[in-house]
Amino acid sequence: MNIQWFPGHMTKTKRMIAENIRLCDAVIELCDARCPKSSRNPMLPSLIGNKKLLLIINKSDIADPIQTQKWIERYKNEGVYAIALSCNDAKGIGKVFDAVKELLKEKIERDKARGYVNKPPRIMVCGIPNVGKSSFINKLYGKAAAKAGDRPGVTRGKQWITLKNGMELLDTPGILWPRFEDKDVALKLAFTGAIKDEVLDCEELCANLCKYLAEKYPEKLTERYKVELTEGLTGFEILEKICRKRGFIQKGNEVDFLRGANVVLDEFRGAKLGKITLE
Ligand SMILES: Nc1nc2c(ncn2[C@@H]2O[C@H](COP(=O)(O)OP(=O)(O)O)[C@@H](O)[C@H]2O)c(=O)[nH]1
Ligand SMILES: [Mg+2]
Repeated sequence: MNIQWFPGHMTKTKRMIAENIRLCDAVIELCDARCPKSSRNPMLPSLIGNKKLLLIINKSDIADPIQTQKWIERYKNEGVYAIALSCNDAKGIGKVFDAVKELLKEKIERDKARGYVNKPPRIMVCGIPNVGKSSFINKLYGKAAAKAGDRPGVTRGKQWITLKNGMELLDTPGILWPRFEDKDVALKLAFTGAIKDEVLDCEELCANLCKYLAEKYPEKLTERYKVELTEGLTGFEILEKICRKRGFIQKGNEVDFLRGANVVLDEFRGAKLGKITLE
């Protein structure tokens, strides 16, 4: 990963969350809509105890909308309140505020009964690297956001940021570690670009992606690369066909797999093949 997750880093994240969670009313966890399960950290619920959790399935602009809807329903059945979002979309941020209100309905009622009206909810953002935490926080800040001063009891240097509509956000997100020890999870995260290519075999990675796409989204693969997909092709055979179509050939009619792999991975990550979900 871009960040090496040594036990020391995990301990630091756990401590950061433990120190700040009692000051928060809710946690927003971001995940990647292209792999809404693999891009989560299953330890988060135990780190946040009884605090409310809102799951934001981000990057929904480049994921398969049917699958995103299915994930929202699946999470709902599991008792997790999830909404889809795209930080690239100018609209949509309003539904985050609505969702937080809905999530904290009971607390807001309780506060009201005690005479606290419009008490701004305090939120912490969490997620593994590359899910869009920084983009999301920037989007929430908007232009009119003002930096609130340090609050007593908050770790020094931590800032609460008051958003336009009164929500308060901890300015440092909790960076969770991915479950990269699970090969299938690591593969999906690598497809999306969350794991640096330097530590991976690009050609093998791309062959795996081609195999998946040929199974789940064959029309997108054929449309983009104009290759004929016959039954039983291996990932490498599909990649070879793509390379030949694109003219990625070296001396001696040798296929330039590395070049092809880099191009396909790049195009997949840039959503040039369309809206695709990996799980
Ligand atoms: N297509 C798309 N890309 C996004 C979205 N949100 C973030 N990104 C991109 O994802 C990458 C990682 O985003 P970043 O905010 O740095 O993630 P962080 O590591 O969680 O802070 C960047 O290239 C962003 O431009 C989104 O909603 N849609
Ligand atoms: Mg970031």
